[in-house]
Amino acid sequence: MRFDICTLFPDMFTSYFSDSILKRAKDEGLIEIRIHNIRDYSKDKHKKVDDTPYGGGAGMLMTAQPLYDCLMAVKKINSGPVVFMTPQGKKLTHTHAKRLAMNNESLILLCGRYEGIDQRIRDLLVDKEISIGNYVLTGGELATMVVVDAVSRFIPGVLGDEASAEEDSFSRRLGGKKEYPHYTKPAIFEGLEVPAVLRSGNHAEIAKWRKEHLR
Ligand code: 6GU
Repeated sequence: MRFDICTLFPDMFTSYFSDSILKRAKDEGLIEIRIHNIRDYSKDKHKKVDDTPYGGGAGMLMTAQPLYDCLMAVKKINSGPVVFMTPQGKKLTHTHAKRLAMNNESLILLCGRYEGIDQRIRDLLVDKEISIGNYVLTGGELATMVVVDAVSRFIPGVLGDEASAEEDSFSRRLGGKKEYPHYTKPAIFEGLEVPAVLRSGNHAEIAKWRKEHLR
């Protein structure tokens, strides 16, 4: 799956996408992530990308021209939907992330900054709007990383074990419940012992214990 990300802060993404599972997924060609700096598309001589809102009010808005030119350039290399990351969008859930992974070869993710973007960009180019929860972030970058991470987990091969994404918290396989408690070595830590059944080797008893301890 391919992700093209349009942002004013490209450096924010490098560290998160350069480690651990997403790094391996990129190295194995399971996902491809391209970052586009919206400022590079500004035709203003000072590379300006924001301006004051018509009608007044607090803060600045991202102007239409750099966003339009950036998105139009990216649409030439990515035929997927344009997703605008905004607290006004549809709330991301386990099911929503899974559908995004199953139903799209690629996504274009647009990160908002300041008080928002010129409405005409939404009217002309945005296909979907996604929020990651009921709180406001300083920009869409962190939310975009959340979407790329949550969606990538549903791409076959990204998690080592094919079953993992569906055995995690919130999946239907666990009845919408969260997970059972996990333990690893040592058997006793700070006086707390790992339940004996988990060390018994009795797989039927272990499965029963886990089912009883879903939280
Ligand atoms: Cl997608 N963007 C911003 N700025 N804040 C948010 C969000 C997105 N989702 C929740 N809060």
